[in-house]
Amino acid sequence: MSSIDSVLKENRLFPPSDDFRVKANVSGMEGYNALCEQANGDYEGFWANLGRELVSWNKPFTKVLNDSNAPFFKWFEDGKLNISYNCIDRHLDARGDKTAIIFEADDGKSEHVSYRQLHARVCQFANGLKLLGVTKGDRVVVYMPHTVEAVVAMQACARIGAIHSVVFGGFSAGALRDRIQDAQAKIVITANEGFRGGKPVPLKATVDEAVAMEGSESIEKVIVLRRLENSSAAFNDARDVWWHELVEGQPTQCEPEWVDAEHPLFILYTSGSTGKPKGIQHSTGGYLLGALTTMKWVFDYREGDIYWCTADVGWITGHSYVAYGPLAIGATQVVFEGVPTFPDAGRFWQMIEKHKVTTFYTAPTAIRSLIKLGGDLPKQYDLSSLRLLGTVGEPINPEAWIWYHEVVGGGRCPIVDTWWQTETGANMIAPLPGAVATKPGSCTLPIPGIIADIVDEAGAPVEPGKGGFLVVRKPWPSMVRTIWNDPERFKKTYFPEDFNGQLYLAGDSAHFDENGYIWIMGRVDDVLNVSGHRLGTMEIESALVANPLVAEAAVVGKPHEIKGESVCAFVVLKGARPEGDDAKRIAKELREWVAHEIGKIAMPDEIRFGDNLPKTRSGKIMRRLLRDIAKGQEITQDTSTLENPAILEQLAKSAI
Ligand code: 6R9
Repeated sequence: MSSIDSVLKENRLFPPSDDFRVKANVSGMEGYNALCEQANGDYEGFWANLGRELVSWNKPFTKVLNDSNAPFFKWFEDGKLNISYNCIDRHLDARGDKTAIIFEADDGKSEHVSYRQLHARVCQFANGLKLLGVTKGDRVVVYMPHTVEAVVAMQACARIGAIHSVVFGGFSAGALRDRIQDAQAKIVITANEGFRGGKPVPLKATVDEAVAMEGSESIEKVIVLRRLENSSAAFNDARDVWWHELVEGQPTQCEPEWVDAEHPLFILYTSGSTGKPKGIQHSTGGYLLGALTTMKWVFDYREGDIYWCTADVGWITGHSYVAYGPLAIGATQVVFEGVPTFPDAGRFWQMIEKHKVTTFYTAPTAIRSLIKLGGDLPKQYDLSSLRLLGTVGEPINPEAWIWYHEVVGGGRCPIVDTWWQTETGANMIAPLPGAVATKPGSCTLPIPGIIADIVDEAGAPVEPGKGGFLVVRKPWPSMVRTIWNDPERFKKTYFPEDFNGQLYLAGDSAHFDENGYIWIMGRVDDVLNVSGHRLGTMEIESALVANPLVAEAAVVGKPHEIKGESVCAFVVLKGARPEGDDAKRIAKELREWVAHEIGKIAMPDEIRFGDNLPKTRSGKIMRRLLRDIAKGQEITQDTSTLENPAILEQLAKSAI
């Protein structure tokens, strides 16, 4: 818990400069407090006003919040809109020739796409989807490299009312199949290859493997972008369709499908503490409002900004802050296909200089790895265009925060540490940069209209300094609507009976400091946060146990300097416990197995073999003890309920 201790001692305060404050969309604490008062006074009226101001409706809503079937809340339910219209068409008159996307490929080539060009590309692809028989409500899986076409694919689905389910290109065929099957998707959109760090990523080959598996029968067509001229990827004439052939000759106009505000915009799978990943289902209207409100308040968007969020569209951050938010507000944004370390650790800084980025949003894990690889590198580039920095995905340690602030931000850029989740749709707790003074390591205060709190097991508010469960007291527009196909799990997970079904339970622990600032301490469930990516320990355990050699497995997180957390697996084999070179060989095999079953991001850094696992008399694996062993710590905790105490000593010596 050393990182939490150091966070606790952190009390440096960084107020916005006068210049930043004066120009900001929400100026000073007066501005912030005024918005909070409006929300407290008339919660629905507050969101309704924002909904009218920021979203373009085809049919205006008259109802705001419907909580008659809580926790299945509805927002703006009688309004009709199209999110692609909001992201593109509505800008065409005033900003048609403005650059919407500056795309930089892995190899450094860049391309500017104007709003008008984006409109034509989205319309043509939407028409292509229609030609393949995709209609409103159909599910379409997007398994793409992080390119303009990924955004086009998502926007085109939204334009015709199809529901996209983006699967990160690092996931394995098995993980892809699970998502295809759960959503009963009709189409997969992919590329023959992706590019990351100078190397091709065989996306199409993985799709072929996934679609051939049992459970993928719903897939009718696979659309393939020719990202690489000469790829060895197979092409099945009966099932596969080239992207360029599909759009050729298609009209550059496509009337948007006007959908109800509650129409599902997308499903995005995320890890939970038990079972398979959950299909988080988002709405159209409320989701869009969340993205727009935070673009305006948290990212303090102004005309002329060059916005760059480095997240891949495979994650929620790439949905809200690449595919939708920046376009909805009419920004110019950078979309980057590659990785921060290729060709070297100066890539981000070089790109900020090249594209004159004003607003830069990335993850603490990237910051930590770049500090390690070249803490002085930013100084070689002109980063004077930057005015605002952001982080997301995990708590940022104060040392990394200070480096980001000084070396990247030149001491002049506020840092917005944004706490939110796949389920929340948009930033929830984050400083409004022209108002709230920041503290390194704290995500500070809820954004106006978000009623966050920290409570104990009984649901009672905790005192400052005391850890508790992070909850949200009132429904908000961009919240998850349900878990696809599993409304019961939705209710149980997020609105548990322990809190009378009244509070949204985020799954994080947190505490308030004496100024009411919120400090996130980590997950309270069995979810790991590896490089800002959520992984369920159960998922990895299930993958390990599926290997014919493995009898039992327990997975825990271990603090990691760069990744935040790394995966440590304790494994019991069906045969004898392996030692020496045998242990090394089997550990390697199992790591590759997990990469194949789930994806490289889930690969254990460490595998330890034992004759057994520490269990309670009732047979429960005592993961807290395993966490201590993984950290190399002596076990000082209570082991009286342990059935087989001798196993601890064996596991403590089991590092290979
Ligand atoms: C947006 C995103 C959500 C989990 C969340 C929490 C952690 C995200 C954070 C943060 C501390 C921040 N998290 N942002 N922890 N400070 N600024 O990351 O969504 O992938 O669903 O992960 O990530 O633990 O519960 P998602």
